[in-house]
Amino acid sequence: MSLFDYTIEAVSGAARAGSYETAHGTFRTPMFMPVGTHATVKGVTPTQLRDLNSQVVLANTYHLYMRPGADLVAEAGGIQRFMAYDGPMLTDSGGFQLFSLGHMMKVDDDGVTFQALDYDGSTHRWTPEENMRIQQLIGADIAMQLDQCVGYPATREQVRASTKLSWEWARRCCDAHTRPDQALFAIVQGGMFLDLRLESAQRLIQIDRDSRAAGGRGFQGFGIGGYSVGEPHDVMFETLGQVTAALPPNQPRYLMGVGNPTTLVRAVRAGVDMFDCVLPTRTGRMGTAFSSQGRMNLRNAKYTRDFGPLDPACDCVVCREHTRAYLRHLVKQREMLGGILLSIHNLHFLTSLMGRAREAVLAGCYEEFYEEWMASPGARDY
Ligand code: PRF
Ligand code: ZN
Repeated sequence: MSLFDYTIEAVSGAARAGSYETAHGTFRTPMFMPVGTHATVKGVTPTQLRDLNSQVVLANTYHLYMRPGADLVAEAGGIQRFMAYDGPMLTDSGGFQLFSLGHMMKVDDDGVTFQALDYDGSTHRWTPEENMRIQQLIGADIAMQLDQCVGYPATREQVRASTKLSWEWARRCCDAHTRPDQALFAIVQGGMFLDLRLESAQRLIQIDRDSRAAGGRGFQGFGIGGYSVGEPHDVMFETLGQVTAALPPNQPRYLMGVGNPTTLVRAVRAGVDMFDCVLPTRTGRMGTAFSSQGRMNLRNAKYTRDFGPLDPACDCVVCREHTRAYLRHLVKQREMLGGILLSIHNLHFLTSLMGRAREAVLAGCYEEFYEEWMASPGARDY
């Protein structure tokens, strides 16, 4: 196997089980990636991340660029050295953060100028080339192209313009990306419009082909952005399966920013391989746990004297060692360990859910796994 080869080990319907080679090891799909925006998955140590079998950790280019700076990360020996996580890592380009955090910014065809109001208010300009320079300095195993994601609802004209801009930037990212030990993923946009989604996929595939024909490396995977931006749950599934079907079968597909357990199970059925989301850690810090019985709010008084495990069906360290009563106490008392333990459990919940999804694909029975999940109480809170 050579670097960035994606081997499909089995398919079951449209669901796939695969393995992907990076310089920091192989990861196996379907897979959920914990989010470590500032080079830390909040409250979870790298050792715990490895114990969780979380295979790829995400970091964010915008935030690391602002603080401590991409140069400093490079000086530390790259993001993995810096945070002492020796597994595979991925950086999102940061475009999404600029667009979603409501930054003061101005987009033109050549790039985006923004004011970092959540830092020191300073003004910066990113072109696709500058964004690639920064991500190559940070040095994750996978970099994402700079793209533009619009919210929901948006007019066809708005979506068309941002989708076109995104594929134009994809070509420039592809040309500017040279780091041989780092993969570059393109990002499909197109909002909820099927024809724009399919055009986006076709344009990106053409860019990949042109690059390879000219002796370049093309893309080594495809992100699917622009979903989960405020639309009703089911709207994504009206087009998602057709988007994955339009992408090259021998490359991984990464649905960006989606982390609801039921959405993951459904998206795998629609042909998605990779996911990331702040949901397990963010809701964990707020006192919410995923469970086989649906979401649990540990603030609820009914857990005051509940000395049973958090989720009897879960085999994570938290469920093995702690009671609901203790977790509720920590959350009520705002003790930091409460958020830490619930983050660990929630991450385990998603990594083990994807592990079971993978086993089902390998066994050729994903549809049964899907039906079983959808009929279970865990699917209730979707
Ligand atoms: N683009 C990028 N990152 C993202 C998204 C996107 O569209 C989303 C959308 N759900 C999450 N993260 N670059
Ligand atoms: Zn658990």
